[in-house]
Amino acid sequence: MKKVLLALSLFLIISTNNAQTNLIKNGGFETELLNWRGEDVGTISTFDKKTGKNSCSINQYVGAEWKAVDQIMSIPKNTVAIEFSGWIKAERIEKGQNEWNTGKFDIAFLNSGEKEIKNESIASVLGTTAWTFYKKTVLVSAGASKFRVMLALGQTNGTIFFDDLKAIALTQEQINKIQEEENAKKMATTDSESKTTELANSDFENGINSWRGNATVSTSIFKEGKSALVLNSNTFDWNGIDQIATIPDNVSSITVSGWLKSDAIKQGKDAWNNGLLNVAFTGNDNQKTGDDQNITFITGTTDWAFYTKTFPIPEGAKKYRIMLALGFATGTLYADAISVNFK
Ligand SMILES: [Ca+2]
Ligand SMILES: [Ca+2]
Repeated sequence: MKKVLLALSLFLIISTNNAQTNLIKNGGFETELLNWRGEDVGTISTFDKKTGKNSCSINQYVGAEWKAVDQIMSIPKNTVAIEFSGWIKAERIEKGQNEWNTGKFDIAFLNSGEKEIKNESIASVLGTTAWTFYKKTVLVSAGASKFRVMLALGQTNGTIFFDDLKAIALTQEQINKIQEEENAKKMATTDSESKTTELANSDFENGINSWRGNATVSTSIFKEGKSALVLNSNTFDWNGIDQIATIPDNVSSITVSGWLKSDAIKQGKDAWNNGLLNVAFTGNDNQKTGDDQNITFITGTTDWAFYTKTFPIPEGAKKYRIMLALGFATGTLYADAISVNFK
């Protein structure tokens, strides 16, 4: 038993360490351009840096050539997504005719033969900017076993500085945990504001009043009235809104319904990494009662459709929470005329 526990705790230590390991070697350029390719392109700057002694800069005044520094790394086992981040500063980067004519922090997923499967921009910078922090979580492409981080001037003139670059591997468990924490954060802030007993502004005629989260309404695309909710995301993060209301006494079931429409929703790794309408239940103490229940997942491009589902109310549940989200998926989700009925 002791051995098992020891092995288990070792495993936990190792996985915790993995969780925080920066996959990019020498991402702060403290050992100059060690581990990076393109030593003839990148310059170490000791004057202009974000952290430590050095940063890396790429510079050209004329010629607008492609100039890049890059590094290729292996993707650890069980990695579902990678969180990329870094600090960038720009000086007079010229806007060219093509959209790639910028200062760039790009990544690409590669197969075992280092052939590119998919690339993605983490940051794209023009003009003159102060040190700015960029962060983006990207789902690992199917078939990828390596990835490349590329820092570049994309056929444009100017100077770009990079420092403190990180790539953190995330497993499905860690992504789930991030979602749980997001949910918990929202739960923690509900006490004072959940005097509302009924779902309010469920037709989105008053913007996103009564809903929590960042979203807008569309007055050109809607199902009823004059406006509908729009959730839009181009990153595989959690983007959603929610609202908490009270469950009336002496009811045994809840029916949650609503109209949803989607535009180019791209599913993440799992079925729940999608556009979604969920309901969750909490007790008096704001503790979760049971798992989140899903009314529907929505993916791709779909016209307005009505979705409805009935659930038994879990024992001890006092409040319910309606969630509309792009849960680690990209694209656009529209929602209108959400309704809740009890029996
Ligand atoms: Ca540094
Ligand atoms: Ca409406």
